[in-house]
Amino acid sequence: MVGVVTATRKTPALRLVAWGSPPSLVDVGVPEPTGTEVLVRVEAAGICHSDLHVLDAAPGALPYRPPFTLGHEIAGHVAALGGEASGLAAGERVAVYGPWGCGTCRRCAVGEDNHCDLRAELSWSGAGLGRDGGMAGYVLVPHSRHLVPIGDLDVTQAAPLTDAGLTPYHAVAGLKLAEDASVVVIGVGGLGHVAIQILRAVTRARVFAVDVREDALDLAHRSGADRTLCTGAGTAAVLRRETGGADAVLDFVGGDPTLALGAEVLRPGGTLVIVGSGGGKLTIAKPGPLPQGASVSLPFWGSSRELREVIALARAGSIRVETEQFPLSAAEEAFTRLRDGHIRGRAVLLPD
Ligand code: FEH
Ligand code: ZN
Ligand code: ZN
Repeated sequence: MVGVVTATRKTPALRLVAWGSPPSLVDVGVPEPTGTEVLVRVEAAGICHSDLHVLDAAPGALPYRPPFTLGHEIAGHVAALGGEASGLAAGERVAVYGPWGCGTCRRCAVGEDNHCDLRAELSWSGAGLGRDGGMAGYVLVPHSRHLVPIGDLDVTQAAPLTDAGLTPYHAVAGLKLAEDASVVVIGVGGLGHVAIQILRAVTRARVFAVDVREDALDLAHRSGADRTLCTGAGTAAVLRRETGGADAVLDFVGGDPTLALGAEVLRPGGTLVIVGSGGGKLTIAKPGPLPQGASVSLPFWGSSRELREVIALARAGSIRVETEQFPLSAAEEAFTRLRDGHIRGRAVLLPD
């Protein structure tokens, strides 16, 4: 069931109109919510590297069907409710849980749409990922179960936390860390710097941050890393010496060199967590580059329950996203800066 688009109200939206084309800012009709749908007035929408992957995708590489509005990191307030929508009132300030699934399987039934059993059959991954997302004035959310109240939290924090916070939180939640654990964070960008704060907030691990950019290491330090290292020839040896072998490596890049580094510094029985979608390859073999007893995980986003926990951490002041804010009308500049690696933290678009 999709909302009925009214012919009267229009709103600017950043849309992928065809594979391989740059995103276009076009006026679209504001949909009216029906059934369980909720119309959200967007106040902030984060930009993710996955948005670049969508823009760069060859036709057929992703199951999505353009045209659709981009944006899967969304916060704003409830503008209107469908006749069967419940649990929220108009005006309530909300963050949007983005990985919308089928809505009927046992995973979706408990808010784990990120692991939807029918994902392979869907032509979308969520808001702004095959379905109309939040780089617009409004977004139509299929069900109120995807909306998390944010209370007085700033929307420019809540929006990026729906992915740049939720994804690392879910990745860390999957770890079993001893009190004296050492965790290496590779890549201190939009997700990595929040991961460091989450590790400080919910574990007692020593946090080692690695990046190729000095300003990223400065952000890592400000985010609470115990040690920061600029990637170089001797990085693995230094990390092995100072950690004694990492209990966990969180790779937010996911490229060949970072996967190799992660495998090199992991201790026996340690966990390599591949969060970044860099498409890097690592041989999983015995014997092979990974130590004995190692585990490898490829976490995807998180659950709506975990998003509530992330919002609670932010409201408690335990985590904060470094952001660079742009009006929606300057989206092209924001995307260019992200692509060139010049965004510190997370880029956030604000509807004009
Ligand atoms: C979204 C869609 C597909 C792959 C990865 C992602 C991430 O941005 C979600 O955290
Ligand atoms: Zn994302
Ligand atoms: Zn499902």
